[in-house]
Amino acid sequence: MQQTLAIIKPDAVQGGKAGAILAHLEAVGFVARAAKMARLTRVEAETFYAVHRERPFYVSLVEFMTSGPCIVLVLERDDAVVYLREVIGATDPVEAVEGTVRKLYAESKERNAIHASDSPETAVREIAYFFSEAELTRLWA
Ligand code: FUP
Repeated sequence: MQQTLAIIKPDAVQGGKAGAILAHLEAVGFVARAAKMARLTRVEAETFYAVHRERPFYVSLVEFMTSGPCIVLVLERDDAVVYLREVIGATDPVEAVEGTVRKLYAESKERNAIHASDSPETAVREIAYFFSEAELTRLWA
């Protein structure tokens, strides 16, 4: 079993799609090990997407990610990192395969409904960014 981090983004939460997205993820075998609703601060969004800070879309992306609450999830299943990336689809919903979360629920390349960690190392770092060890273990102890 492996864990990965997903964020149901402000567009999907505000659009009333969070429940459908979580149901979709559960239907393909993910178990939610932890979840929280959070409105990212500017600094949190900037830090989370720091790898993109030189890109032209960075300012707009940070603006969007802080525009309303997100739902942050730790998801577990076999091969979770690779499988979740497959299930969510390409960054731009226009390019995403039919039936993927972004094809079904994303509005645009920026307002694309969901984030998923892109490697096992990133998943460990991103999970620790949002959840303390104590928080994670207490839930299932
Ligand atoms: P992904 O891993 O699919 O989430 O995509 P990236 O890490 O490449 O990009 C992170 C986020 O930046 C995307 F989810 C949306 C945003 N983005 C844009 O707004 N415009 C772009 O051209 C590329 C990414």
